[in-house]
Amino acid sequence: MSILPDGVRHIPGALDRAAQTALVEDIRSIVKQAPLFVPVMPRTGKPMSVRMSNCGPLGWVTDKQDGYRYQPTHPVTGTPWPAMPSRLLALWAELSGYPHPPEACLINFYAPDTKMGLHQDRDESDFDAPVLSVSLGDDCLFRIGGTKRGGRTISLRLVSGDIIVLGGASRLAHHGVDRIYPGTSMLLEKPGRINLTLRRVTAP
Ligand code: MD3
Ligand code: FE
Repeated sequence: MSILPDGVRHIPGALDRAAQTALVEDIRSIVKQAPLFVPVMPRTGKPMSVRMSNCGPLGWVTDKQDGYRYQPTHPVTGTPWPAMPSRLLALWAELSGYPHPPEACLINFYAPDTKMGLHQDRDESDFDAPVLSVSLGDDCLFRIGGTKRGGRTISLRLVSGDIIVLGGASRLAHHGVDRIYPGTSMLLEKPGRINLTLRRVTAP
């Protein structure tokens, strides 16, 4: 057990199996309307290894030309993102400590060989709100450091049903996913992991 950086709250087993299954059903219906897309790095156009979608009034997208941003429509279909499921709004109300609703839920799908490099989330204009993350499916090795690049980091195994809330001093911390542990959960039909991040994008 390591000591987490200031502002990080890890809630192991926040969701029971029934709550996880219900969320996976919500996500399935969202991804039918707003198919997973392949995000690419700004300028280089290099594809990332995660697959993404969103729900809520705004969604996080990226392309070669315009880079990272939030927009109200799907980058491929051009239609508005599906509504945020009420069970996600309820989790935010219960756990975020923030008095206004989230505007975006980014859905990240990790196949077994997928990683996400260390980065900061700073495409939002409101950093007062925390980010709330829900893990579903296979375990992963999550890493979090400080606000400066190249500092000390700590690693944490995130398990299906875990929630982490990143607020305060940790809101601009570097973080990433080093690896997925395929076959550690039977929640999803195929090996892999889904992560949901609920965010406030604009100042209320
Ligand atoms: C720490 N997602 O979508 S969730 C991302 O597991 C992202 O898919 C990872 O990093 C994933 O941007 C990590 C945990 C997380 C999310 C946002 C954070 C940790 C964070 C924002 C600030 C600090
Ligand atoms: Fe992130």
